[in-house]
Amino acid sequence: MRHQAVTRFGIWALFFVLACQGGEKTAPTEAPPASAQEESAEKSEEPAAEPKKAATATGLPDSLPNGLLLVYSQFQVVDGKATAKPGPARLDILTRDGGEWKTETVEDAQSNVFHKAMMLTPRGQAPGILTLGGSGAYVKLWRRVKGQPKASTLWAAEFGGKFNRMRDAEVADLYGDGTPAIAVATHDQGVVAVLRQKVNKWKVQRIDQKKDTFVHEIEIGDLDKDGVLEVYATPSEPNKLDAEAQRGEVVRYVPKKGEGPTIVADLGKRHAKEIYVGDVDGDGTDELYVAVEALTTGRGAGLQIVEPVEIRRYDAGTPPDAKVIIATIPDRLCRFLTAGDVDGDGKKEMVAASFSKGLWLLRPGKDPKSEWGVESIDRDSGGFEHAALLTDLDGNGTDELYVAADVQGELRRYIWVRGRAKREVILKRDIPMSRMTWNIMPAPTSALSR
Ligand SMILES: [Ca+2]
Ligand SMILES: [Ca+2]
Ligand SMILES: [Ca+2]
Ligand SMILES: [Ca+2]
Repeated sequence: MRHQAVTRFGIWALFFVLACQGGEKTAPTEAPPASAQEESAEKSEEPAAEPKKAATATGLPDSLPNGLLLVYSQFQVVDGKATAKPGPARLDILTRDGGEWKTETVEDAQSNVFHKAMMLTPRGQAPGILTLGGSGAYVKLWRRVKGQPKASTLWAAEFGGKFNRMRDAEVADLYGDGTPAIAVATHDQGVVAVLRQKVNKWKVQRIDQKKDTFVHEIEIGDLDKDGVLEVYATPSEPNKLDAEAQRGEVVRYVPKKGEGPTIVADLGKRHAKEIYVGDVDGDGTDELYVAVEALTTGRGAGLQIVEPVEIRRYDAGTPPDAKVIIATIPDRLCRFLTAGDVDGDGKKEMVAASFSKGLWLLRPGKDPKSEWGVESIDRDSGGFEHAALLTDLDGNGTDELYVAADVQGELRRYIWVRGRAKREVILKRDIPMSRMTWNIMPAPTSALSR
């Protein structure tokens, strides 16, 4: 089976093939051209992480109370070219101080990718950085010992299939007992697990498993507003980057009640790798957004998009076959949805980062259960994952957008000025293909410093 040959590098190689063909045969879009304006001259040949002094045009302060956790797969570089040989899993801790961005790199040879890193504060303990590793599959918690990051393993597993990956996790008080629990999605035997803290140990409870199934994403929220948190996950058939159809669904678990899996979104011949749960429309209740990947026909150069990416919305009680489409994105894949308030008006927007057609700003209209406004933020931004995060690193009440544009090999920051996104480059690497960014998360600088 061809998907089994898709290694990390294979994904990259396919990515560039897809980037060249993906969506080019879709119907023309009405979307306006990119409105993002480069504020700095950093798109030139300047080396990575050139320090920036107070850039007033983009409002970037000299120091920030929050930093970013960036996670990657990385590939060895020989003679200036990325090879197929994966390196150790990599985490970059990015902070800003004294007018400079500072990067501390943490590597883990037990895995060849970190899919996510996020802050975790266990009950009664100091905060640490939680990492989700793939090949091998490890959930680890990192804290400083004499200044150096050291990990303790919370969970390591082999699932019995071809791949062993911790793919995603979210942390919440799932049992209402004041203790954070970690819900984890894995590849490739459909295992969904909840890690519960028992003082200094973490007890792993597998709440689902299904043969030859990839679970890509976890989200947590309370859609039915009963005060008990639900866990949402996206099981699908194994990744088949060259296939026309890959079936998938979104399922719900309620760990506290022992319920699930319950299918909440049946995507038919299509599937989703990205979902988002939160109260984006501001009515006080969480809703579920599903980025449904395109339905395509043909292969290779003959590939055509039959139905492009759809962002669908589901509320508590909507039937699994409901098809409330809030936005259509003229692309094949969309792996990142992030929500926040880009203009400081107190209302949230959503950003969808699609694979090869850039970044899109979605705004709820009068009826948020109907079509939303869609506008292009920047066409010149791409990536297989295209990790994106709306977050307020400077704490001024308005969210900035951080995007790992892996095609361009840049980490970028956007702020909105008079309704237009202004772009600046934070980091740039010389060989874009030497790394692939899987996730970006915020973290308080105070918890990151040495
Ligand atoms: Ca609930
Ligand atoms: Ca809502
Ligand atoms: Ca807003
Ligand atoms: Ca801000």
